This record gives sequence, C-alpha cells and structure tokens, in this order.
Amino acid sequence: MTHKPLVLSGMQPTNTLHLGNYLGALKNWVRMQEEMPCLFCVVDMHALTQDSGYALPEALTRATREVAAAYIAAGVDPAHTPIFNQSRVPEHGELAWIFNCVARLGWLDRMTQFKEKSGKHKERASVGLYTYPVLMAADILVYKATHVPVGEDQKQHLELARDIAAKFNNDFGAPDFFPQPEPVITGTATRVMSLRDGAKKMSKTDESDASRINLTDDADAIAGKIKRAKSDSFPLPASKEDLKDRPEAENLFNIYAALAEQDRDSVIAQFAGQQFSGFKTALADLTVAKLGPITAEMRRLLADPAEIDRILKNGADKARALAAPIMDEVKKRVGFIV
Ligand code: AQP
Repeated sequence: MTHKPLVLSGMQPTNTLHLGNYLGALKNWVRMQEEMPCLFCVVDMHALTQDSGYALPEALTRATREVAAAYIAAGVDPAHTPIFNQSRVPEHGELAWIFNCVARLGWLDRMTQFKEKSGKHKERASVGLYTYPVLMAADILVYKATHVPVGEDQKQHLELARDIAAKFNNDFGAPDFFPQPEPVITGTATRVMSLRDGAKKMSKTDESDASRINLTDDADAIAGKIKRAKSDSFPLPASKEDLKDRPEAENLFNIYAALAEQDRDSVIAQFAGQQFSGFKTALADLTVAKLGPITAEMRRLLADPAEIDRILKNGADKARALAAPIMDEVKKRVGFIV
C-alpha cells in the first residue's frame, strides 16, 4: 500500500516564536502548503514537558495563541491548511500511550535531546521530557503523515518514529499500516544562532531575551538587539574563509543572506571593506522590513483572541476527522474493544 503524501509539523508554545523558528521552519512551511497537503499544530502538550511551559497556565495559553498567530501571519492559510493545538485532538495522547508500550527503553536512552535538555540533573526532569519523542511519533503517525520538516536536531526523533511505526506494524500483523515518515530537510533552511553566543542556537527558552529576535519585537527592539549582538574586533570578511572561527560574524551574515534570499558569498562581497556598525544597521533595516509585516499581522490577529481560538477549533475538527478512524483501527489491532 502506498500512503498518501501528508506533511505534519509543529512548534512548542514555550514562548513566542523567533527569527530562528521563522527562517529555519515557518518560511518553508508556507511554501510546502502549496506543494502537498499539510497539518500544522501548536504542540502545547510538548510544551508542558519543559519547566518553561509548566505551571504557568496563562503563559501557555498566551504562547499558544501567539504561535498560531505567527503561523497565519507568516502565510499559512488556515482555510486551506488546518492549524490546531495538539491537546484539542485527544488521539495524539491516546496513540502516545500505545506507543509508550511499543517503544523500548533502550531506544529512548539514546536520545541526545533529552540529555541536552535535562542537563546535569536528569532525575529532576519530567517523565514527559523523556517520552517526548514517543508523543512526537504519535503526532505524526496518528495522521499517517508521510513527510516531516525537521531541523537537524530533530532527525534522531524522526528515526525513532520510524522504528516505532515498523515495530507496531510487525507486532500487530499489519505490514504497511503506518508509513515510514520521511524527514524533509530543506537545503535552504538556516540554523540561526543566539545573538549573544554564536555557538548556541537561537532558542525560545534562552533566559536572555537579547539572544533572540522575537516575531513580536518592534523595530526599535530589533535594531537594539542587532546593534548589541555579539560580534568581534576583526574587520568585516572579504571572503568566506575570513569567517572561519568567527561564529558570531558568520551568524549575522547567514541571517542577512537568508532574509535577503541571497547567497552568503554575495552578501560578503557587498559589505567587504565596510565597518561592522554599518553592516549591523543594514541588517537591522532588512530584518525590520522582512519581519515588520508579519509582526503587524500578528498584532492584528492577537487583538481578537476569540478569532484565533475559533481557527484552532476549526483546525482541530478537521484534524480529528482524519485521526479518529486511524485511532479506531489502532485500538482494534491492539485488542481494545471500541
Ligand atoms: N535557532 C534556530 N534556527 C533554525 N531553526 C530553528 N528551529 C528552532 N530553533 C531554530 C526550528 O523551529 C522549529 C520549532 O521547534 P520547537 O518549537 O519544537 O522547538 P525547538 O526546536 O526546541 O526550538 P526552540 O525555539 O529552541 O524552542 P525551545 O526553547 O522551546 O526548545 C523546529 O522545526 C526547529 O528545527
């Protein structure tokens, strides 16, 4: 059996989205919805696995609406592509439980993101953080999604989803029941690094707000953050070799190239011989020009939270209509009386 192409992806409402989420993921989603049917969720259940998402109910609700507003403002069309919050489709959690019983402890023990996110005190991390990749497998497979746009850091989790699908198919006598979801690594996706440390990725949950450009930042905030972004005391590069061992400068050039949709060499050539301050001003202007319309649209949408909630409910209804029959079949296969 061949499975119908379907894209599934989601972002965690652990905070408002930032430039990295936009350039690394969201911008590509907008293009992908033209190429294949897509489902985009706001993974609020995943957000609960982290301290930043837990025990701050109002913050989680606000961030969920902000993430949904960012999807729409960036160009995902909810009339065409369902946008919904994960917890509204209970089949995600139901399938995750069954997958918890399919996945093996040894598989999860190998997940590097748990090691990174739990840090030195893994015994204090939530059990949810540990089984996060199992819920992610359920998010994908509850729709039999075939394609998943992922960053490099999520590739290992997608491998796990493939292993879970294969073991379920094998154990429950249904060789082609779940597809083997494929990663979609877009060649042009940019890994945006922190503005304070070129070795760390820009992250929603970095303690320093100055480390990231939020999609809700206004022009002054953007200009200020770029002006104060860590750089170095060397002259601007004249060639890409000059960026070697200069992660902060490299990051700023990558951001410029991604926003301007230019290759990095041509950006280097454009600014060669100039001062860092001039380059930063040009980068700030470009960032404001590209993000300004998205920020303005997000503000407009967020002024009417009831409308965002309506879009999320509508998206969830469409998603449930796809997930429910698949989940029924899963339950029958494992022996539950439905
Ligand atoms: N810095 C980044 N550069 C490029 N892409 C990025 N993504 C995240 N950070 C960058 C991509 O955005 C999507 C969001 O995934 P997520 O919400 O599951 O969270 P994450 O990958 O863990 O990203 P964050 O922003 O760092 O969130 P927190 O702090 O909550 O963990 C993914 O497609 C990711 O690749």
